[in-house]
Amino acid sequence: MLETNMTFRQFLLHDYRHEGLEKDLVFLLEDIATACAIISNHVRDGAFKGNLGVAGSTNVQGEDQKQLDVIADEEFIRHCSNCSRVAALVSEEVDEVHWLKKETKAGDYIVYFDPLDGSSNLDVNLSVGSIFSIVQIAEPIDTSTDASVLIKGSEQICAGYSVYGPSTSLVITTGHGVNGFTHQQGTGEFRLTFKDMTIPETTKEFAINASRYRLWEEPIRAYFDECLAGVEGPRASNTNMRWTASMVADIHRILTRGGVFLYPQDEGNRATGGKLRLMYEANPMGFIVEQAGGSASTGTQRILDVTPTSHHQRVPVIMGSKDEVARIDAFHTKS
Ligand code: FDP
Repeated sequence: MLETNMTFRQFLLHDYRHEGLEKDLVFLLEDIATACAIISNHVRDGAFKGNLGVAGSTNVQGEDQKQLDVIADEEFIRHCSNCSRVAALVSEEVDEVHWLKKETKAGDYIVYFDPLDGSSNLDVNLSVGSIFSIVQIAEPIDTSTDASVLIKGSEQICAGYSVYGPSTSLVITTGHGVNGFTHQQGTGEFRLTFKDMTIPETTKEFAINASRYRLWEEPIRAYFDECLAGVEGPRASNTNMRWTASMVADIHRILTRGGVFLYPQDEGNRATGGKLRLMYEANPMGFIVEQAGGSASTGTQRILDVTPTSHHQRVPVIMGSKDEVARIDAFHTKS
């Protein structure tokens, strides 16, 4: 039984005993949780240490500044490298795949991560976070080509994120539902505070950067227009809009009280396929959302079924409450 306030280690040991979670995955996840706790401290102290600026710049004392994105990336690499089963790391911050093994074995892990998501919020002291995804390879892979890490999201065995907000939370799925932990000051432990997180099927709340309206395609405009029309429109009910410009914070809200999050492909980002990254943003969040009873779609396809063509690939993202995602998918089918 999962007990409220149990530590992250107790939770992982529960999964190890009852759900067959591998011992090495337990250690890896503990290390990732430690990395998140450390990054959270760096974020909190960023202004004192001159780390809110751009990497490569100097602060007023003429000292070198190290951007928090770079610090967070280093923490993820350092902690994930502890696990001898990790074959490769794929980070938003690094162009190439970081291979940790020359020869892999079936059952090795690949870790994909966005070490600091929503970082444009750092300067204004709003929530940011880290996102990660773990895939287990079925067969040895060729480490001489980065194409070997192009594995569909449906192969993920674990995904999670941490939000550095008023408190630091860690939300995780190992394929048996979604559980949320809060970092406790003093003990330094992540403790289970949001057991079995579930997204309500229906919602009246949506999240989108509406300043891009003129760039959107017809299905997204049609959905947005019907939301704005409220009780007088085809939905016959009022809606509410939220946009924090930090995917981790927006998805965390949706996991907590429902809603739908959209970052569609539009005229401004069509050349790159969208804004958000498939392998370390859309896939892990899509896995978590599905495990919480929601849906994750590109508008025309389930996100976890997208065949990756590049490890920094971007995709359109629509995820959250099931009924709402189905409604937006239907607008795409119609068009
Ligand atoms: P950011 O560029 O600040 O890292 O990952 C991309 C992301 O943030 C998401 O976290 C966020 O939802 C989105 O971009 C914000 O985009 P807009 O600036 O267009 O609002």
